Amino acid sequence: MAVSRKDSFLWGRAPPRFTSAEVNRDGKAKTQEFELLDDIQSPLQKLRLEINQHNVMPDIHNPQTTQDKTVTRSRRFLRGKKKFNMDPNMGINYLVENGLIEWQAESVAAFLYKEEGLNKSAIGNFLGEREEMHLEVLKAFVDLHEFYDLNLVQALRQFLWSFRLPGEAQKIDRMMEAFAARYCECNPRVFQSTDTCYILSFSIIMLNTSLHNPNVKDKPSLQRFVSMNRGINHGEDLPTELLTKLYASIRSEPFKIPQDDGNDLTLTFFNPDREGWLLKMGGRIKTWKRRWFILTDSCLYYFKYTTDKDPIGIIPLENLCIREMQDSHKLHCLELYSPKGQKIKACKTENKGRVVQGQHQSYKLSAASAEERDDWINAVRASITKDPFYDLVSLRKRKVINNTSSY
Ligand code: 4IP
Repeated sequence: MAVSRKDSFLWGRAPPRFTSAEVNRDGKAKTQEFELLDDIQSPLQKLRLEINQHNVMPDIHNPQTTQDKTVTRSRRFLRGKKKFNMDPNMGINYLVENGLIEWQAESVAAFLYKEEGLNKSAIGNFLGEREEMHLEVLKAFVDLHEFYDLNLVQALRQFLWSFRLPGEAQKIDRMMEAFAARYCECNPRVFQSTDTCYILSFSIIMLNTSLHNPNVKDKPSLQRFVSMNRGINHGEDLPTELLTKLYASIRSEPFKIPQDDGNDLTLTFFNPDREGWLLKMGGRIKTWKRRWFILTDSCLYYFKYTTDKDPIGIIPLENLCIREMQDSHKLHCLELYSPKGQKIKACKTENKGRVVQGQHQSYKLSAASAEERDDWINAVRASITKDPFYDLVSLRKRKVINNTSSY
């Protein structure tokens, strides 16, 4: 920084010590002048000028020691984790931008796998996304699990504890596919293909729900479990001994599912749910209102605020259909309608707290993006068909059977 004579006056009467570059520019005569002046500058003035020239003032007043840097770094790290728990993508971006993790699948996966205090639902949601990078992270995350010499139930216990399985069928599909691939890689001789492992994994998870959910009255016996899995090993049966062992393990101890929000999800494991903001058009008065929607137990609930305990409205999804729609005022719209064109059976709470029937011919909703709209449509559809996993598993079973018949 060039310092003028006026500046030097303000600084402390003596003219400044110029940098070598300035001295060269101004010529030899000036050099001599400054050497002379140099002799009469007090050590304090010299110091001030050095500080000014090198712009080190902030460091003197607030020196960033290694310890300070470590503290700042861990504060940022903590902030990144909090952001992640609120919005996984935002949190990861923050951590990457601040150089706390690398934008590499292995680095992100290690963060998700090892870091304490992360919300397990957030981990599940992040891992279930369909973008290329998320798929790579999912693979790297699953590769961090060691399943060598574990039976399938033991491996599932480990896997299902490291995050909370999201509610959406497609996300679950991707994650279970990755799990099956990893299990077969660690235990190459157990199943004939990863599809077999995938199907049996679902079968075990369903068995877990049936055996431990008090709402399920008809508890499957070992024989039923064995016959459910007949022919899944590329047309062959899996050893009864293996199935017996897996059945006994689940019966004696249900899966432990991480609970971030205090809900007892252990017993409602297969409860596809989704939540988020959507705009909703009124029934008779066509105004758009921003509402917090929760999809659970084949019902859509909507609330004014995320923290509200009681919903404003409840829409049972039974016999309803959902589709994408266009609206001249809003983007990314979807519509919930009755295929018979009837008024939708729903209930809502009026201002005075009275519960009344809804007045919607159809529910018109608008999502924040096309992707969110599609995710809502898929999630609601999956919920309408009651058991989204049924479709996933039957698809896979068909694939196995077709492959077998073409041998
Ligand atoms: C209201 O419009 C809101 O949109 C209500 O939504 C809606 O009830 C009303 O539908 C509609 O008249 P104004 O607030 O502009 O009066 P919310 O209950 O989410 O506040 P729905 O049935 O959509 O909940 P009708 O059908 O009650 O008129």
